[in-house]
Amino acid sequence: MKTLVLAMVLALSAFAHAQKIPKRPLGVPADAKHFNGKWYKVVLEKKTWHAARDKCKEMGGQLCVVPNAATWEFVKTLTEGAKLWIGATDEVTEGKWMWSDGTPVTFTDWAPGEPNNFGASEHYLAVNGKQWNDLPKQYAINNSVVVGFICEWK
Ligand SMILES: [Ca+2]
Ligand SMILES: [Ca+2]
Repeated sequence: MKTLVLAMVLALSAFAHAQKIPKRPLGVPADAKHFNGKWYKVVLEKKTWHAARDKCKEMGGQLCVVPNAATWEFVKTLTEGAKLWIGATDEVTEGKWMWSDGTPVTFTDWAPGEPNNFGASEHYLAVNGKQWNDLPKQYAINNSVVVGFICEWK
């Protein structure tokens, strides 16, 4: 009897745990990872920042938005040390960083000395799993440092 009760308690707690992760919406890639109501996927394709943004849209999502420290801690784990584009730019007004969903950048984790707008052409946010750097949009093409980007789905 004790064993049966224990088995039922374990089954119920497993069920409750499974309920915490919402059902993956239609169109979200099967290998996208869930965090706090959104789904995230690293795409290892060398593209300009704009082409990366378009690719995420084509897949029904958008370039990754990092509104707070908790999201950043999660996104860090996705990078596995690679340099990747995420969805912030100051291309409209120099120094005024905006997310690709139209919200202003409030939380930041810039590397020391960044954003430095080097060559007056660094308007796009790349992350390396540690900190942020502004880079030129073509960096993934002319320089193999940026190896992909992160898309998110709601
Ligand atoms: Ca800039
Ligand atoms: Ca920079």
